Amino acid sequence: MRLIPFLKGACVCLLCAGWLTACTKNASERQGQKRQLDRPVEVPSFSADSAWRYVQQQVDFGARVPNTPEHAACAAFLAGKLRSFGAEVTEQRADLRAFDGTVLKAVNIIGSFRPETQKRVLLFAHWDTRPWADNDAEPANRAKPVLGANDGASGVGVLLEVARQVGMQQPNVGVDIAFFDAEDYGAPEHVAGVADSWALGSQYWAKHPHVPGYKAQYGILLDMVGAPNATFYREQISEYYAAHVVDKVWAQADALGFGGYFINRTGGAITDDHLYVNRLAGIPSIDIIQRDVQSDTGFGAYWHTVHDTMDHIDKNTLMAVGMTLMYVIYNE
Ligand code: AHN
Ligand code: ZN
Repeated sequence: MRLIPFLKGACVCLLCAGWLTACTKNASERQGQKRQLDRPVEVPSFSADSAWRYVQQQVDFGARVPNTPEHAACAAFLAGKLRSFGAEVTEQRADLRAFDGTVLKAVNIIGSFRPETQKRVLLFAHWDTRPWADNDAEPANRAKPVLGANDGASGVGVLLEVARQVGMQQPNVGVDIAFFDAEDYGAPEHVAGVADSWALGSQYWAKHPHVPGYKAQYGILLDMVGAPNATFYREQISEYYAAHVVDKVWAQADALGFGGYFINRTGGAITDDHLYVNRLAGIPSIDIIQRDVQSDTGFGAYWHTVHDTMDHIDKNTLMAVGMTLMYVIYNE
């Protein structure tokens, strides 16, 4: 009996709150509000400070170029982190031949949460860095390795923070977090006629998944997700294989007020890890990748230069990407 007046009060309050927000928020915010009221879920809060620290910790190893001690040390760090969050971790080692004949001692690191769950989501990023800053304006820098704060570490940093949250409070889907190696050993532009020289680690994994017959509902790749005021367009390979996932992620970002980062327009097609996860593993996957329409490479001005450092990492961007991902997976 005492419940009834309470419920009445609660309903009136909800109606008032709904009406008030309807009057003060714009259309996209209202849509997000409606989605949340229809399917109330508790989404743990993503910490951009924590994600930023994970980016810094990778950069602190130095460049993570395959066959170097820095690379080996960072692999141990990443696997240890995933384990500490409660994931079941696979370190998948493979000798992969690069376009120039170098045999790369590669390691893909996969952390699985609730591995027994059928319905799964795959989140991925590459963790290696490019051996040559071949896009650097200064010729003397072009033989130096890329530090990869944005190109590599940013996506991994966001996913480590997602992993930490998932470990504390599991969503309804199983989550696999894959850090692919040897993405960035692709042939420089002046080397002609080599196909599929990028994304060697994900190509290997897609042919030899860590679990035989592995399937996920969909996959999301993060690549260069840390730059200030980054813009993410609807990438064309993602559109081709997984338009419904692009729709879901871009709508969620907009509902959270991140429409300034997630631009609802088509960008170019980028050869990246998601291509092989789509083509070889048959998991519909998208790429959240920064495009800079101002720069001649289409990426940030410091892309594949020695200037890809922590100076170009912004917590607001890490937050926009991380929080969007969290809302997507916790709404499954
Ligand atoms: C191409 O430039 C063809 N793909 C970019 C993939 C990449 C390299 N992402 C980060 N570094
Ligand atoms: Zn790169």
